[in-house]
Amino acid sequence: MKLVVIGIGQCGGRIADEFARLNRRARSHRGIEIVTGVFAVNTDAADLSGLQTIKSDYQHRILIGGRKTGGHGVGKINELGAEVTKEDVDKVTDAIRSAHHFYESDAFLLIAGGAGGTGSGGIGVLTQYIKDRYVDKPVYNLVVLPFEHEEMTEERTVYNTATCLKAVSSVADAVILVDNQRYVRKDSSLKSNIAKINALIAEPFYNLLCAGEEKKGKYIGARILDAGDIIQTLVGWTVIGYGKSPLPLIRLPFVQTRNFRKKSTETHKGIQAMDEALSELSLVCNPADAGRVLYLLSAPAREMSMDLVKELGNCIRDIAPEAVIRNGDYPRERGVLDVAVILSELSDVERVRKYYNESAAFIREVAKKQEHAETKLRGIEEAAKDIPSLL
Ligand SMILES: Nc1nc2c(ncn2[C@@H]2O[C@H](COP(=O)(O)OP(=O)(O)OP(=O)(O)O)[C@@H](O)[C@H]2O)c(=O)[nH]1
Ligand SMILES: [Mg+2]
Repeated sequence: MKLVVIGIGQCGGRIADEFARLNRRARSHRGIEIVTGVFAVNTDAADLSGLQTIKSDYQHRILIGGRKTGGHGVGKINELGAEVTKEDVDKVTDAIRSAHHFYESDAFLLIAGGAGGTGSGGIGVLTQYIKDRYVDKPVYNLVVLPFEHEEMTEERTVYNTATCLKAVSSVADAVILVDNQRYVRKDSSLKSNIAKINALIAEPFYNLLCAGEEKKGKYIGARILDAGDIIQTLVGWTVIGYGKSPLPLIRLPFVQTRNFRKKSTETHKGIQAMDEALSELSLVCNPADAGRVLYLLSAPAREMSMDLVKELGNCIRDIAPEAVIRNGDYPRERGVLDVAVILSELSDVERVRKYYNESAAFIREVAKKQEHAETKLRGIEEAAKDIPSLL
């Protein structure tokens, strides 16, 4: 599957940069392409300069809102992020059109942090424009949810996230939710290492996108997972998971698969990777709420038995009994077995409901504060009414 990837704001731009790296890896290790273009859109010139892999010309690192923001961002005001994206949307659509292999792309992926200003406000606006213009290609959004400490210390965090989620859910074909806090939980040193978090967020997409683009016979699976499977799976609220098990690099020939003990170890490794993928989902949710699930097993060909594929299917069936399940196998190099899972068409996401409820309360609070301030201001003006004016 080939994507057009567009990162908006700092968070979106940096994760899009990871996709540019994934593509470079796919090209050099596997001789295939998984993106047709990667773009970063921002109101902040310094953020655009800080990117590493996205092409550095103005048509790939797109500065918007010049006059209104002076190249310094929108300071977390996502209404302003939405406004300047609307004004400069042509810059982005012109750049997309000029991408060389654009016609080969299967879908768009737009990425942003929900709690900021530029990305949070811009992603819904841009998604809507792209959907209107390219009616035959699905448009997916990946929204990064803030760290816990941001929710507690910055008032606008929850409000921005809620308004961003409401906008994207009404325009995007699917919204992939990624909770920053989940990645810190895995390894607390990550709080200070946002680059590592970004790499972890992008990693599950590597095999998912490569599997259907593979051309070498020995890497073609029994059940190929292609763009059609992914497009049929991605609908509405979505989370992703990824798990892997190391495998011994060297195996003695002839003795392996006949041995039932070894065979059960292989199944065990697969289940272990699936367990990890499901317990480390990009956001906590109830898998039973999923209407569609997809999983991809990637491992050396001789490690992938039908038993294993069937066992993994049973795991999914147990936790998501209502879901339509799609799957694929992708024969890969020695040394590692991994599982990528997509849970989509979620009928409920507690965290999203929480953002909506809390920001409704926040809006009431702000209105009350404003009314109070206006009353006080009227008092001071009243006291000044008998004082002569110098103007
Ligand atoms: N995973 C991840 N999260 C990030 C990154 N950068 C920022 N965030 C998160 O994104 C939110 C802030 O959004 P930003 O992308 O910095 O904001 P912006 O879109 O650039 O908007 P302004 O700076 O207000 O113009 C916060 O919740 C951050 O924790 C990143 O590189 N990776
Ligand atoms: Mg910024």
